[in-house]
Amino acid sequence: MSTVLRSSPAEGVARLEIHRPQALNALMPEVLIDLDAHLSAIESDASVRAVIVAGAGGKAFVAGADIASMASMDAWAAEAFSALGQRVLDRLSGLSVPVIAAVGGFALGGGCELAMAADIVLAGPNAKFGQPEVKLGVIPGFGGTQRLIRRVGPAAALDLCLTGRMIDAQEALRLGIASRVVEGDVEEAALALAVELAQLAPRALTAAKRALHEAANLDLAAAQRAERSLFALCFATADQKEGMAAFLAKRPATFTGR
Ligand code: CO8
Repeated sequence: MSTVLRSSPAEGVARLEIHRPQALNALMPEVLIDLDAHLSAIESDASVRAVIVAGAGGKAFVAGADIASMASMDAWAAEAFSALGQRVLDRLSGLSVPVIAAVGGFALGGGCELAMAADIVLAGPNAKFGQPEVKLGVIPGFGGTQRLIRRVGPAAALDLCLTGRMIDAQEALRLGIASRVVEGDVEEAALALAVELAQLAPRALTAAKRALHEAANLDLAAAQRAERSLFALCFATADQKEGMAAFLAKRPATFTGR
């Protein structure tokens, strides 16, 4: 059985569930390979307009890379595991459609790294985030040091990575790891948000993602050139004509994805 289950809880929405509840959804190499296969399928499925990533069982989103799998690795195997995790999380982050992480319970180590690869991180009231790797004698290895420092800056990133301390949803929100804290059921909130995003103009969302992701790695002038090109590209879509015409006619827009 696959360790990642795909479902379609609403039109245009794909939900990927990391499914190892007996180990708090810890990421073995097999999980990353299964996730990668789902991402391939999603990349070539034009009907998908938004993706939710969640964990099974309610207690954890993902409690990290699988410690039992890592315990006996040599340095070469560890490098390969790290490269696999980095590649798959980059792929998730690079999807053309928006990705929502629905974090209920623990998002630790590789789980926090997985959440940070999403575009929007929704934290349930019981969510707990952290990079506790130092307590195991290692460091984050799925891109976490880099995504964390870009998200929260050096003071908080060093605090979290050097102490390995766990933080709650409110602190994660304050630092910028979580995008929003949800009072009720995080799964319901993630679905409502995914449905909302799935109804927007998909090419505009793709352009927004590219502009924001590319900007993070470019100087201001180059990032603004990239933004300008992506902004212009939106004017080649039917959805731009529809969005603006609908506004001017004071009616709701109906986007077709063209
Ligand atoms: N790996 C493997 N098994 C795990 C993991 C994990 N990360 N987390 C939990 N489990 C298992 C437990 O062993 C336990 O199994 P069993 O029932 O068979 O004993 C089951 O899940 C339930 O866990 P607990 O009984 O421990 O539940 P508690 O409620 O007491 O505690 C915690 C929950 C606090 C989340 C606790 O399980 C914990 O601390 N887990 C480990 C968290 C952690 O350290 N994560 C970081 C892992 S390292 C990492 O992610 C590195 C990423 C980069 C890798 C780079 C590649 C080389």
